Amino acid sequence: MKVTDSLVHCLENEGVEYVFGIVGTETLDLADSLSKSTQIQYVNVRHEQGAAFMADVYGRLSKKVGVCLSTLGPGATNLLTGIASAQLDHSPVVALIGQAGVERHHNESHQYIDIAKLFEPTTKWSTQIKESQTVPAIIRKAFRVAKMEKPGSVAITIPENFSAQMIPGKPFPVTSLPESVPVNEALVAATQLIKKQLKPFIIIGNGVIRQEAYPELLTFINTIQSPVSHSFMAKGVLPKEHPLNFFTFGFNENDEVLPGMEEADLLIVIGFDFVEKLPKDWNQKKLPVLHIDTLPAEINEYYPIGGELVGNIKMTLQMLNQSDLPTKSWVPSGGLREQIKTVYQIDQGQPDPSTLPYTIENVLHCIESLTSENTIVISDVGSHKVSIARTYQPKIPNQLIISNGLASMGIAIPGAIGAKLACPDDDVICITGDGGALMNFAELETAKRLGLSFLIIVLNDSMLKLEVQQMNKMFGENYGVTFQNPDFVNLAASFGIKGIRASTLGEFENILKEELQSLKEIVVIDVAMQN
Ligand SMILES: Cc1ncc(C[n+]2csc(CCOP(=O)(O)OP(=O)(O)O)c2C)c(N)n1
Ligand SMILES: [Mg+2]
Repeated sequence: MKVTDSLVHCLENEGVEYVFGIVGTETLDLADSLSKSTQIQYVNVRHEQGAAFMADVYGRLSKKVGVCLSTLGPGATNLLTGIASAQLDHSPVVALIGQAGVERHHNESHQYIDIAKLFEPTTKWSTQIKESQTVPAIIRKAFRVAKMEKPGSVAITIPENFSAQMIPGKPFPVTSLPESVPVNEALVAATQLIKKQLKPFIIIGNGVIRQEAYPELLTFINTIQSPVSHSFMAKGVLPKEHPLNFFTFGFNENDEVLPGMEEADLLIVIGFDFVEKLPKDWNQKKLPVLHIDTLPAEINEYYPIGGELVGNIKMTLQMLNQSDLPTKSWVPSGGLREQIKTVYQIDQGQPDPSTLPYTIENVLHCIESLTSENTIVISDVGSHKVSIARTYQPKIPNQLIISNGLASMGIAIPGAIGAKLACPDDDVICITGDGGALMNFAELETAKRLGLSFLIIVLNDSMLKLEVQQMNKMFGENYGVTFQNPDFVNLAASFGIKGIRASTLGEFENILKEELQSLKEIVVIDVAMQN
């Protein structure tokens, strides 16, 4: 069997549904092999970065591995940002990348750069095929490595000379990943530690979402009765009404919740990735940490390990819940929860939108009140991401996608495509700044061609607002951070897509209400914000 036919069989064997990419001469054999697959839909995108972001968000939501494809040189370098994003957000992604034939690797050579080397720092594993017979083993290993805790990206570079060689090509059987749990001694020690301390504070990260450990987490919290704060990527782990929910942390070293954390004498940190915020910014007092995660704790001055429970988070919490857990009921002083709710503008009641200012927070209140548990919101990166992380409260976990590892602008529009393909029955709303929107707006052609339906909210402020805010704070003025926008309504129309301008909050609410009644197409809402 031809190498690329075997490779596609191996992808089918892994349950792949979509491959996002752009081909080049070096990947034409692979494209030809993909064309024969009845299981895999090849999605021809408009920029390789979009392909990688689609695979990233598809991987985060589908519980499968997202797959993307590019050609050598410029195709690969375009793919790199999205691959790095998947790696830092711990999303399982496999990239298939074309390469020049090995017979010309020793010379300066057209479009040739060492791709396997280029992708090394942005992946869990970056490899180049050196022997055609190894393709089935490499594909199996790639999917296994991508999914294994902590998940991330894998790059496979395929030199052109191998593509048409003949190999036996039988896929390796897919076996489930083994799970491990902490030994009994560690559980006893952890329970003793919690018993000994008076005021634990619970910190939740993305690992709890990834491992779907929220029912067990809720039981744990309700037993211990200690306050909880969560990272950007763990939003939704607790209902917003839960009295122990102290909402999101990780903005800066002066987060509203920090005085509450500093009243504690133990931090119970569950499934938290340092990539979201280094402990220096939230554990200045160097409080002891009970580390609960799939991997052992990192070594850091501000993360003193008081105990460690390493293994599957869901199973670990189940075991903890069955042990003799004490109740450590306390709340931070000074009405901190209410204070955070006010500062973050959470739960502002339901006043008439026509009387309210047209701010991102009020836009988010409209979205929150008009959407259900079956709505996935995807945030791009900018000042709006900060507002979303503070104000917007998803109804259940994993329904708000925030990229907080690489935090790359431009993820939201391609991300919405990945989300809609992963969860076709959910409504998808993408919220993006005007800076990030134009980075990957071209993918709306891809979405339209695929017949997808979702909402894109473009926050039209003619600036890189986050940078404007930061420069104004640092220098009292800003430079190089404003621009002029195209007419987003006409731009959408040029793609054959419905575009609507919402000039006031009342208009925005009416449009949202109407469009959400039955979302059967892509709709771009141009939100002309007040700054
Ligand atoms: C690819 C990329 N380039 C630059 C940055 C740095 N950066 C972070 S937020 C931001 C501004 C985003 O502007 P916009 O998309 O308009 O959103 P706004 O802040 O206006 O809400 C910039 C430049 C980044 N995170 N990613
Ligand atoms: Mg902007």
